[in-house]
Amino acid sequence: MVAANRLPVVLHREAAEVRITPSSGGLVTAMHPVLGERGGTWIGWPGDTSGLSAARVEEALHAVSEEQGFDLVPVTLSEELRQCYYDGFANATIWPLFHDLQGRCRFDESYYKGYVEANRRFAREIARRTEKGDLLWVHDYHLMSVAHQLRQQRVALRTAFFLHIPFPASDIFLKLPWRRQLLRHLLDFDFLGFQTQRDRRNFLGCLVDLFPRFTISKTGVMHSVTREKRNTRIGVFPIGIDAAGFEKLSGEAAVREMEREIRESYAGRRLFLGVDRLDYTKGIPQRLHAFERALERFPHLREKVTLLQLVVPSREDVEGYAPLREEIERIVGHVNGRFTSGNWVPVVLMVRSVSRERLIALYRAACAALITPLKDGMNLVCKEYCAVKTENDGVLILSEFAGAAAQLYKGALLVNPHDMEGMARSIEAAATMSPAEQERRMKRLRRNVARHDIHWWVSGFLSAASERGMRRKIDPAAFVAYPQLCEEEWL
Ligand code: ADQ
Repeated sequence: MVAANRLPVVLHREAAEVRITPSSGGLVTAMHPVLGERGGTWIGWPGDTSGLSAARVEEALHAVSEEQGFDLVPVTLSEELRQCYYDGFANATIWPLFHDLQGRCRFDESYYKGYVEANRRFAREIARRTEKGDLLWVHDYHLMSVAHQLRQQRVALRTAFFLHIPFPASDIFLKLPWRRQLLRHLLDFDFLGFQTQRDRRNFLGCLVDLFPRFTISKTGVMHSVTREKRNTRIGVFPIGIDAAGFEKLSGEAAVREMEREIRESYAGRRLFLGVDRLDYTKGIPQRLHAFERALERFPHLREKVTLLQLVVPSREDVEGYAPLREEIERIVGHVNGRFTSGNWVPVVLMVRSVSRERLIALYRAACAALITPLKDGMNLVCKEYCAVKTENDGVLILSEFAGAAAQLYKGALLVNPHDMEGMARSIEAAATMSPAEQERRMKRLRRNVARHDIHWWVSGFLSAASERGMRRKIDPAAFVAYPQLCEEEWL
């Protein structure tokens, strides 16, 4: 059984009807094909179902289950509880804190209580649908207290947790008023997985600072923490994508046709592409400023490059997200006002979700992807970009603070998103990179993305969580916190 905040579909009430749309975001992109293939149960919030009877919700989800090949179980929450748990503790406290943006955090006791209560309700639903010995795989920062709640309810399951976002260093984590409780709740899982070595090291550092009596040991690539006769094993599992699926789709006639149209509309220009959820961690304003700096410093780029920035709105009810959209629109207006000439517009902003096919066509048409989050657990967009570049063209400009940098640093141009000048230089380097150099780098990137795909991730995680040991050898580079910042020989 998989538990995540959201189900992979969202239900909306429209008059007397139920409308069903797919959920967006990295977790759903990653897990959906996995359950589609393996079957199982996905438990999560089904969207705002107020006004719909429980039977109507079940009926709608049952139809989706039939179609998708796995069961969907809803956890419904009142609007008030959802606000404290999701908009509050998860997205106004944990999300900024874990991305090192403590200035944006709201520390509110009622948020924390709502979070624990929502986790309790998830645990109750899970307990109803599982049997002793089942393996429960819980996803992400919304549900860090589920194993604790299951223990309180005396439910004996094997529990594993994967954190999709970064785990912060101790001096940041210690700001959280409920820091001890949360660490203890996490240690109630039997198994914990992090995206990168950086995150695991930070987590263990917090344990050392807050619970120095706990014993931390290491066997092979796994760590374990022992306290009060209990043991939690901790591993690093960098998430991948369905690389073969993306590559296959990229060969379809409809995608190629869209690609041709996009290339035609940007003929004579090199297309740079940014694709993000609308989120302040993704570094979109900084990226736009860097693009402006590149046009300022390197006049030969003017009229030759266009940045297409695609943003999909998210968390519209959470504080800080609406002003971000305004800020982005303001910067785009400023850059375009400053540099537009003839029929060349330097930055094109699209605020919407696009189909998988269109997204792939855009990736294929783009001569460079600008993926420059301030901090990111992994970042799937950069992997998707590489997976569909079957001609081995294109340049990946990647933030060294994305988890993906630990894997892709050898083929990408790494940038510090706070360094405007450095980013401007990388934009220029990408715009002028020779086809041979692009090919050399892209081949390396594509090999890495294909080898460490979503199936590699799932089987690695599940076999480790099921205590069958690591069946597959994992690239040691995936276990180094900031390899891009280290001397080669240190590796
Ligand atoms: P996210 O923060 O949601 O995920 P990311 O990994 O980049 O970020 O995934 C975003 C997904 O949304 C991608 O699959 C992308 O294709 C899709 N997407 C983005 N903009 C889109 C648009 N305009 N139209 C259509 N699709 C769009 C969280 C963590 C990440 C981690 C993932 C998975 O924050 O660090 O990589 O979980 O673990």
